[in-house]
Amino acid sequence: AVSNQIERGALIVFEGCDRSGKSTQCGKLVERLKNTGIKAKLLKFPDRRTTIGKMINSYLGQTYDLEDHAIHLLFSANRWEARDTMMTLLNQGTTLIVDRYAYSGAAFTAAKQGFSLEWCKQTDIGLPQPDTVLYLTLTSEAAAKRGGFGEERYEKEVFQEKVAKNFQDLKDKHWQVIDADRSIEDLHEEIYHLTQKVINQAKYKPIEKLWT
Ligand code: Z5A
Ligand code: MG
Repeated sequence: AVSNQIERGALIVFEGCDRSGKSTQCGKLVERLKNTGIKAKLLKFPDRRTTIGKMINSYLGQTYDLEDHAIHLLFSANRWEARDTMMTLLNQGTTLIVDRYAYSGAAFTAAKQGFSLEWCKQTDIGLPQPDTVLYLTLTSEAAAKRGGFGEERYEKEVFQEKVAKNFQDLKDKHWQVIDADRSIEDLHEEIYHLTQKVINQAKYKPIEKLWT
């Protein structure tokens, strides 16, 4: 490591099936990192607060219909509009904990009739490459014990199975698969230790581009 170089933050993405505990773990991880003196920030996609995010929110809430390609592009645009901020924060040394990312984008659209995973990936090529993707897995039986599906679009079993298959096909060397059928605290401990390593290893590495 070069001592006069600025240490960048790590880009840590959580993916996984419905109710696998992504949001719960992201929240706990960011707090733990901050408490141990590591600069960290939580991001969530879709970011429903932006103008594009508001359209996505109405689409997911089923108050608004959009053509399938069009909503795919909006989910993607919602990540691109965060890109400059993400790069600035990472380069300033802030670790980003991200609740869903481009993998959800590709896996969900490709679960629809007439879409290929290849086509779905195109719009996110070149986004910041995560240093790790923590993929939380849960059987559908274990997920069912955490409460039924909600009212949002996509919250249906057959569709979720197709999504899970697409996630398997998107797996690459950056992924770590984590069995999420454990207590919130046990999961958190494992995840915290995994991320310590990732944060240390990312410090002097350039930020690469996704799917290039
Ligand atoms: N989508 C897309 O199509 N294209 C895109 O590009 C993107 C997303 C980015 C909304 O996402 C939808 O958008 C989503 C994908 C699609 N559609 N679906 N399905 P979202 O991220 O906003 O979805 P969400 O509403 O946050 O749900 P979620 O992510 O599926 O849940 P989660 O974050 O994984 O789980 P959780 O909220 O942390 O926990 C769920 C429940 O289980 C809760 O009651 C917890 O208290 C409980 N829980 C958590 N951990 C445990 C453990 N360890 N044991 C027992 N119980 C637990
Ligand atoms: Mg969530």
